[in-house]
Amino acid sequence: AELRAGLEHALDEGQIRPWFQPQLSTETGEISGFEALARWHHPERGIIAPSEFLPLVEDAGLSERLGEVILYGALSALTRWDKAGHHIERVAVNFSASELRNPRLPDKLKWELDRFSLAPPRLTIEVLETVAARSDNDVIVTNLARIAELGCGIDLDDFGTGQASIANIRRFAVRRIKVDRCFVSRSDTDPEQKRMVAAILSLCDRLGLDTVAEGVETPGEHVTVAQLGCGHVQGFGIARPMAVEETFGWIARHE
Ligand code: G
Ligand code: G
Ligand code: NA
Ligand code: MN
Repeated sequence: AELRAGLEHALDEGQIRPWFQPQLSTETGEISGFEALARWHHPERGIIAPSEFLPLVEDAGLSERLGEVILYGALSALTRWDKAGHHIERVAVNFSASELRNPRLPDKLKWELDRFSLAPPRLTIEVLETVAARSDNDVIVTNLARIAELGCGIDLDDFGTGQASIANIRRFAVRRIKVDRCFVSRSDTDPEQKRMVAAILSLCDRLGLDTVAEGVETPGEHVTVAQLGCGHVQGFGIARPMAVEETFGWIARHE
């Protein structure tokens, strides 16, 4: 209750902002993008994770406001990386079902991209597979079609856990699949895990979808998913999510 009361104030005061976790191309080893992940810098309680405050945001009807704050932070970061001379292709932002249902979303994305003079392909929208599994999603389908038309990328998050049909993946204009951590974990040492990852990657390959392995924690998992043909890797084994200020040093060390 205490947290909830502070939420609107926290948004106004800039206490909630995105952290960034890098994604690497397995082909070049270079940074292909960063995923923006919301963090609440609480003055007394320190850093609060989204699992704790996102449900409160939804309940309080503040999802649209949070979405604006994270999108703004993500596009600002892209601009700052550009100015520092780093070549970061894209930033990925998570959107909840309620945000994706907002008919103003495509125009808002276009407006924000224009404001920062960024080309639409530099922004990727992450949609949870559980959202794509719902049948009452016509508004979301229309929105995502418009967002894809703009030129933004669409990633399907937590793939393999949310029971979306292949038909819905098509309807959602998905360009890239994020292979869930539960398959990637121990894929180097557990043959069953490795077979699951291989099967998902082969499906994506046949559908012409690019892929990201999530939750890569060890060099063994990194090498395994790369050898199986996964396009990108993301996880604690590469870097933990970090504040924008920390990204500059990390990028410089990686280059
Ligand atoms: O960063 P962490 O692993 O704690 O994130 C937990 C979950 O919160 C992730 O699954 C992610 O989808 C969700 N999440 C993180 N940031 C955002 C955000 O800015 N908006 C929305 N809607 N979800 C987010
Ligand atoms: O659902 P989504 O994929 O957006 O969630 C990303 C979440 O996973 C973030 O909260 C991030 O902190 C977390 N995460 C990222 N990489 C790893 C990892 O290698 N291991 C674990 N356990 N969590 C990770
Ligand atoms: Na995500
Ligand atoms: Mn995920």
